[in-house]
Amino acid sequence: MSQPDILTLGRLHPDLTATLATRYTVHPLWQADDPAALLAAVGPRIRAVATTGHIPCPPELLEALPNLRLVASFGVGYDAIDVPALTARGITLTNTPDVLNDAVAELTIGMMIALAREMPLADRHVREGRWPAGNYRLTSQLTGARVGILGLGRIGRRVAELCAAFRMDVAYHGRHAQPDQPYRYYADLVEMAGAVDWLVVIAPSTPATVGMVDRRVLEALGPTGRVVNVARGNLIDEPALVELLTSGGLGGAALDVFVDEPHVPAALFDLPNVILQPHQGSATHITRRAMADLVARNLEAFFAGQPLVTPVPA
Ligand code: 8YV
Repeated sequence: MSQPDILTLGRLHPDLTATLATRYTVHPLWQADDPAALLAAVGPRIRAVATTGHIPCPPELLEALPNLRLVASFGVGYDAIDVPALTARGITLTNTPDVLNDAVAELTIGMMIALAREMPLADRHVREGRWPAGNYRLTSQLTGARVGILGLGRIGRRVAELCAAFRMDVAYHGRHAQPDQPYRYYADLVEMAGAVDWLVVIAPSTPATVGMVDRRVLEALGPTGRVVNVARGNLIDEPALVELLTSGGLGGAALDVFVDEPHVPAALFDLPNVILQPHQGSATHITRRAMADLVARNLEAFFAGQPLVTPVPA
């Protein structure tokens, strides 16, 4: 029996690329010299696409794939993909939730420690030979500090657990209170920001959350407050963030994500009160392999006529 055809929209994890090659006839649209010709040739045969949540599925692509029924995306976030447009065409989206919770939460705590304990600056103190002339200055710490989590979802809950293990006072904001969770709920984000030392942003990027961490929220955090973003850059008003970090209106920031990745506002590079990461939340060997495996399992289930493993609710 001939293998099913699938289309890939971008470079995928090497393990996933290798697995797909053994099971399917893979057509990499992103490598095609003439994408329109490729779509014209194979479009009607494509029932499934493998992609990542950063790559859109524009209407003209969907138009060229009349029999598409599954978009299997690598990553938990799928903000570039228009889910209602897929649903309207009877296409289901799958993502890769849960398997990256630990890695993202671990990076969150790592950046918070690095910022609180000023690890990059203290490291420089040693490397630049300044230690013999004097000890590095005293720093703040996580233990005992107050943290507010914006988005107590799968990853947010894991972040909350780790913060609690550091004996931090944990609160959260989201659309709804979660009575089964032991943390304090704030219905109002500005109010929460005014009551905490740290604001961790880990909500999905949706039309309702874009720009949610605005100037008022950042000003409520204030000169000793710190914001951590491991979600999407566009949840925070980035120009206001840069301005407040520069002026001292906000104490610090630990940022794994940015509005225009991989471009980072250059004004951040010289700020001592900032930790910068190149979108590394899930970027460990183990986690990325687990994500790759989940994409492969969704495709496998789809072609076997089985229930999808991790469908995104329509
Ligand atoms: C990855 C992510 O950067 O899962 C997500 O939503 O942002 C990260 O895990 C990305 O998905 C890899 O393409």
